[in-house]
Amino acid sequence: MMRQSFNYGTDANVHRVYDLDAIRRDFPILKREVNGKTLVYLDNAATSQKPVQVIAELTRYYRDYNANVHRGVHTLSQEATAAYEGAREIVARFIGAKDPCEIIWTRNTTESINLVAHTWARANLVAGDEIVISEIEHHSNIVPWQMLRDDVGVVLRYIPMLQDGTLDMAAAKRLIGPKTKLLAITQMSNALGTIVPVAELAALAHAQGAIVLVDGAQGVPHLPTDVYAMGADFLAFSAHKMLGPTGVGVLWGRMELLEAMPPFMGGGDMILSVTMQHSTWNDVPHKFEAGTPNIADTIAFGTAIEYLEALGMEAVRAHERELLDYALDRMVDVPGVTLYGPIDRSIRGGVVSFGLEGVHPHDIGQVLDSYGVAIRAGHHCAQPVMARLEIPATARASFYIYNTRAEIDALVDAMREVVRYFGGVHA
Ligand code: C6P
Repeated sequence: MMRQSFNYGTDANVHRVYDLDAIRRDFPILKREVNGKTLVYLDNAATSQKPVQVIAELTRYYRDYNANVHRGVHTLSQEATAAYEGAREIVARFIGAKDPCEIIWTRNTTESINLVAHTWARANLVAGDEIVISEIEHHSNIVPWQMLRDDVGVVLRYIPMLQDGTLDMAAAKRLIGPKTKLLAITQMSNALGTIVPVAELAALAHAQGAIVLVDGAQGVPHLPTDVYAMGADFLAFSAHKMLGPTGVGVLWGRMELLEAMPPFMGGGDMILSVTMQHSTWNDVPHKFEAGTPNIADTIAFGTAIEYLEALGMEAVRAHERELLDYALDRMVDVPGVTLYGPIDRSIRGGVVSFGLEGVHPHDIGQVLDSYGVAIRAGHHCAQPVMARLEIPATARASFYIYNTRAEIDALVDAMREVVRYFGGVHA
């Protein structure tokens, strides 16, 4: 096989070679067969695969230093605590945060957003205050705000989506006004791959004195991310979409906001003192982390980030851009195909949502699976996007660091089989 290594330029003045073969060797799952074919995993927006380094770290924790954190004076507990708190430092560095104490561990992006809705929002918002979100949000960044609206009486406003999946920025300028108290916006659409101009929107929100929450579930795993450059006050994301284990999420917040917020859940670790009458709260971040946390997975998440750092996020982005170009150029020739999402490829992540005329996306997904090609079909937990496009669902291929052009060829070949199988005008 031809060796696959690419030079994606410089990142922080370090010259890197993107060695795709070496990367793929770190992901044993990519060698497995599905329905008699080598797996082609193109469902990375749902969850990414995990490298051996992450899997090994999980084993190492349970084998060598399994203990609870923050509680024991014994060696194992100290080792576990050091590794667990070390992961906090790694995450802070990765997103450009000043202080590791601003990193709060949650279970996932969904819990991170709900934490803000339950604590900051309920402490700071009153009936009539406005929250601006957009029509391209994942349900995780819609439903918590609808629940808050129903409880508190805040008003929810949506920045409209244009037909190509970008946001109507003129409408955004009108919607973000003096009543806006929170802008909650995605960094990248999971359904269409649209990269949102977060910094521009954040500047509009800050000019009105509003707080900005960024849903980084799809952005942080794929784009170089700096919390200050993007103008975020809160940033939420999930480990499992960026080589890490399931069950670990991050909420980053500005320290002054976190300090002023009430706790989320009550219990062990989040208190300073408890009497039978009342309790006082631990410092940030522990104030928000009640009970024994997900220690092993959090430590292994640190390993996942170190893996991404070694590649360099500029190179990750360049690789996905290259795959996106190749995929769009090839997929557009499949008979009866509709490609959704921005025309301008520079504002797209490695996500291609598509349809095939006369074939339900679930059927596309099923036939593709029979060729070993894993994609997602459905509304992608973004039903307002589907409503705006007036379709029930799409098929979605999403790329990550280990995907190759040959895998996109396999996708396109399988798409052609779908067309042949279901007949119709294009067979
Ligand atoms: N999107 C997808 O297939 P959790 O499930 O909490 O880790 O992430 C929720 C979430 C929030 N925001 C965005 C933009 C997302 O894409 C997701 C998860 C997956 O697209 C699963 S529905």
